Amino acid sequence: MSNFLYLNTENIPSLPKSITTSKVDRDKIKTSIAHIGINNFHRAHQAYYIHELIEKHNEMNFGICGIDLLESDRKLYNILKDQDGLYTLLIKNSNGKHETKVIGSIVEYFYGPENPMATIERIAQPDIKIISLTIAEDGYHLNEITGEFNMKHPEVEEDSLNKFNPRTVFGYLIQVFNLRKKRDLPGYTILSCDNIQSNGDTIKSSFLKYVNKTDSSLLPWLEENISFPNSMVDRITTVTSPIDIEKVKNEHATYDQWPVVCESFSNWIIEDNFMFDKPVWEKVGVQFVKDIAPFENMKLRILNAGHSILGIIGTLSGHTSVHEVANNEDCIVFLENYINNEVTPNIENTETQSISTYKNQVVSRFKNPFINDKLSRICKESSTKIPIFIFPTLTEQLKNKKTIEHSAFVIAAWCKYYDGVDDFKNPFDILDSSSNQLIRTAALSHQNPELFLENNDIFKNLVNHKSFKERFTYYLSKLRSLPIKECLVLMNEKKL
Ligand code: CS2
Repeated sequence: MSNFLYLNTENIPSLPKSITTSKVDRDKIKTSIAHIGINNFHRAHQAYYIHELIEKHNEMNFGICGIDLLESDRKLYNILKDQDGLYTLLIKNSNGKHETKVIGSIVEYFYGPENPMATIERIAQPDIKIISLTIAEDGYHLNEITGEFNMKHPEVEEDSLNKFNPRTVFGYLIQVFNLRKKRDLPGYTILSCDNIQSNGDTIKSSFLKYVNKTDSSLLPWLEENISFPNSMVDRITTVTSPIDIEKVKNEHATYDQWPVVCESFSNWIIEDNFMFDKPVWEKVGVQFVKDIAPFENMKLRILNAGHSILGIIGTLSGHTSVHEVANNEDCIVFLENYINNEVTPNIENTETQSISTYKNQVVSRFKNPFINDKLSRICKESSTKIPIFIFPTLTEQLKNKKTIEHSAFVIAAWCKYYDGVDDFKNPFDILDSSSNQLIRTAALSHQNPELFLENNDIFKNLVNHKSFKERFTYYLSKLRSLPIKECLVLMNEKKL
């Protein structure tokens, strides 16, 4: 189809009725949130909630200034500039009901690598009250196993030495804080929206450590003027494919260079710990709670761990999408047994949801064929995900001397994953910043399985756990001699 409109403010009134468009005068939206990490997830989640607040409740005080810091974000930054911050969100329910919405809550955008000082100055301006983050697990530079901030990470070290060309969120924000302090301006609420255990507490202790090392005179200001609420965010959001772009063009006569595809389910739970006014997010379904831990544990250990498990066993079985694996009986029974036997004993129901309802909901969300979520997205950077999503369950089961069979099988399958070929001898790409090391130790594990676990940064004490080591070695030998499909059937029949 050649008859299409480019997505931008001017064309909004002419877009077809099949797209829900923004109805407010966007010039009247005032910015008070600086969001770092304008990725698909942010665009499907936090930016969507602000958009709903603007559109349904005429709340014009919490527009978003989008900030990207990574080289890889340049393309999206240019597109957002081109499209006046607008983009389409394709919300796909598993019952086949879909909605296409233009989201208009991102009203400004800055790109750090292009002009770091202008970016720092913008965040330091007095109108910004909340700095929110989706910088992914690896953006926090945590030691995989201890969960502690890794001051020795090369990018962090570099930032602590060269303040004019920062690369990390720490390098940027310490300068922002200094400006605010110098100008006698109030502080911020820093709202982490990443899948990290106690994300607010974690980023707080990372900042304290970073500031202590680089500019300790700022510590009292930081302690007094910044709050770090924990939050739990949940909405499956895929990597955009060229087909999605074509779909918007063909079905809605609109050319959006980078639409976002997500499921219809969405959830956001935030600890009520804000420095100043916060958006009345509860009007659009956000829940403010005192203690986030039960929500977080349930989500990280069921949904995110479930994703990682399907990602590993699915890739080895030759699948490419989450829904294919979730609709495969052997794979899903394995996952359900893992959740029932090893996860459930260590988590509790939340105020609003029982473990079994959440589990069933997650399984049916995984089966949604319309979002076509790729296993490559799930397995990307799994060396920073498995320690957060799977190890807490494993270590608690070990501590309580309870079954670890499924966890040990998963870690053995994860080792086999680094052989880089599926059961049909087809190679797949491994996208992980620790891949060199993991591929090397997985290769060595053919002779001596324990060598995979000797990857100290990732496994730390697990290698000293006799029972775990024994079960891991056993499953690895099975997985290297039988196709994974057969291993899963035998596991499900308790015959392995
Ligand atoms: C996924 C998450 O990255 C992953 O491994 O599990 O991105 C997941 O889709 C979101 O956390 C859903 O809320």
